[in-house]
Amino acid sequence: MKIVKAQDFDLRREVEYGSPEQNEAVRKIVADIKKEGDAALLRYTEKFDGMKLEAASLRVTQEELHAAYEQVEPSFVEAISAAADNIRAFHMKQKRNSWMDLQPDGSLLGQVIRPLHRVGVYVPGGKAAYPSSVLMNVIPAQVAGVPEIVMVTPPATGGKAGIDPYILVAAAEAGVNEIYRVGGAQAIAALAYGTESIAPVDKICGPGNIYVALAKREVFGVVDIDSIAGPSEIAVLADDSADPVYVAADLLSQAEHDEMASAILVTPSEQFAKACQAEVQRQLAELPRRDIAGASIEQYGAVILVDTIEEGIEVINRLAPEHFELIVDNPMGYLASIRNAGAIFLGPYSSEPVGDYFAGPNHIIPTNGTARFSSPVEVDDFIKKSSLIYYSKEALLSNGETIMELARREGLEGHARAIEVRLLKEGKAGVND
Ligand code: HSO
Ligand code: ZN
Repeated sequence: MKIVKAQDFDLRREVEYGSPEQNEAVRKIVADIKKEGDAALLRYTEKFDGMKLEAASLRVTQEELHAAYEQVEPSFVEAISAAADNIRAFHMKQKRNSWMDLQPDGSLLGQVIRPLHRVGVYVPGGKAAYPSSVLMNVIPAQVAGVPEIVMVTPPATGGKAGIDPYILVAAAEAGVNEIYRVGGAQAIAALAYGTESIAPVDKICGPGNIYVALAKREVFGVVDIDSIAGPSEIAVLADDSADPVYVAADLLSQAEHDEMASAILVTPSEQFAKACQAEVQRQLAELPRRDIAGASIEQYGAVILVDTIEEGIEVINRLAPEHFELIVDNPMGYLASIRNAGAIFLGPYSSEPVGDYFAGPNHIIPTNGTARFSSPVEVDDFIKKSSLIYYSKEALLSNGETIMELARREGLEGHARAIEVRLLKEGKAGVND
């Protein structure tokens, strides 16, 4: 892990998505599913997942869900259910109410909040099949009041036996209503357009491989999608008061996600920088995922030296990291100056995995500097608003001419007349002057 001065570090990195061949392949899959429905879905499932399914067996049954509970440790069920409670409690705080404002002239203006009706959550197979991410995608939707939450996941994540039972238990604990064993671009297309077996959804969220990401982009507009998540990031700003053992462990906790994850320490202390650098190497050697974490630290890891904590905060604001740990004396005192960070962890005991698994805030957080303008997944991602206008007769009579003036200025006589017929009927004089 290199030690550099702030001015020598490139604070923006770009991640490319998809080759032309991959884009082409995805467009074909999506078009085939749209045209042929289940037939194409089953064909692609056999081709990519090596599973020959029938339409009737696409949906996971209640019996399979019960069997999954038998396959996992009771302590896991307890842990995931405790995490789900915290996540639910946190997201309940985000709920918005519809509002209406009564004007003195008797009209009402307002905003009606409605949940999306049907949401699809993609759960990837392979090394990134995280039960915790099932909770983080599903619970905000459920708290928003989404009545139909559908999960899709590749059929053989748990080997020949089928879907990973830990994922199924997490889905059941989170409150998923339907589960289908389909994955890849074909699953995204099925959710967007619907097939004979899977009814179409209004929004698709959840992480996936490059084909899933490209498919989501392809169907965007037909349905809403969440943002495409980049590799995990952590930035720690710490001074001599911090323990290098803790800081190194927290950096490695995100580095182990992905070879392209980034783990950055910002510090005003050269001595602390060196201690952390050595500690990262020591802990790395003992980490089971040292190959992944090592590649990440080697390529994207860095220690950035600054002169003061305030300068360190400025570096953080420019990085806009997904996760930001501030481990200095009185970290709360700096909160007002932190502008760009997806999640802020204050003090030595707020280790990043506390947020990944348990505290309650969402762990799906903007990456790649997008925390400059976006937020972690939340209840608002699963609602929409309708404007409400109830104009009284009095309100229309007193404002009608103003509205007509604006309409005629735009050359839209039909708009003006829609108002005018009412004013005339009510005998409002002089409307044609
Ligand atoms: N830190 C990841 C989320 C996660 N961690 C899932 C463990 N499991 C998001 O950047
Ligand atoms: Zn994590």
